[in-house]
Amino acid sequence: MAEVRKVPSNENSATIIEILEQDGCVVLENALSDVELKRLQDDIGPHLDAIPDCQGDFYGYETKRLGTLFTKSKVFQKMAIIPNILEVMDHFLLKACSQYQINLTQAISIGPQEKKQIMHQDDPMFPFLHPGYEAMINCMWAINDFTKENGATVVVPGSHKWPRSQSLNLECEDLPPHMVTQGVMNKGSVLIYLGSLFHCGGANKTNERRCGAVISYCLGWLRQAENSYLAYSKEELRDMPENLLRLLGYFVHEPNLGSINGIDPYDFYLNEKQDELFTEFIPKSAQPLIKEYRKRFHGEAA
Ligand SMILES: O=C(O)CCC(=O)C(=O)O
Ligand SMILES: [Fe+2]
Repeated sequence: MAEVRKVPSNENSATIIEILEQDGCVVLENALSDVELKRLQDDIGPHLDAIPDCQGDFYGYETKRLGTLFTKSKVFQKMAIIPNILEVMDHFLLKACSQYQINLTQAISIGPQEKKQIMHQDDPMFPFLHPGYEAMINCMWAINDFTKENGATVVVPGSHKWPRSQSLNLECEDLPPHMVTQGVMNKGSVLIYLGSLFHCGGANKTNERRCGAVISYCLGWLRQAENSYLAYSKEELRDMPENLLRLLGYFVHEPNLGSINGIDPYDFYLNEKQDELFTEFIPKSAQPLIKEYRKRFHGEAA
């Protein structure tokens, strides 16, 4: 029978990585304290109450979705930079980029009577094939308990290893039951799943909402699903830790993606360093060759 393996939230990253390599998904249990969880629920509740359900065949008609979470609750800021989770991201995403970033933040509150979503992979949001590495990884945080009945995320462990074909296909709706399971977990736990894993939001057969929040990470040279440059004002950004700001996209991806006038966007925008010389960004690995070129062909000293 398919299962989502569960480890304590402070499990070392090597074990978490091993499970993700094998299964494509894992639950870290009870990663938030009671105080943090209560604060998160209190912070986010009014925002979710205030918004209407989505209207879409993929997003659902009884499901609320809410973005720009880092200013909805400070607890989300902490959740995005938990060390062993970032080590997992380092392992998978630094295979194919020099720095990764937050792809999106999205609370997903599945209401009573919501139908199961279509099975899908998330990574086709980036329209290219990338065998050998992941383009994105999602962390689905349980804000209340995720149960079979209330729509815990449905997953197909191991499906990240399947040959790439159509991400959306109806064959995945008819998989034998032993291949499919759900990310059942206590509130405060987090389901990590690779962007290449087949999964979907479950049907909610209860009278309560199932509330989760996705913090998604992707390669640093991709376009982010949530436009983090427009999502937060400068005042809001000034209130966030530097490593989160970098993750939001205020960095230069080697060799020079995201710079402005040759300046790192973090310095340009947040340190107001705007009158500097146009600086170049050359990856360290390329520097010796370029120096050698200048020496050999222009006679410059090394
Ligand atoms: O809500 C969930 O459990 C998963 C939702 C999902 O996979 C999506 O909207 O892409
Ligand atoms: Fe999804």
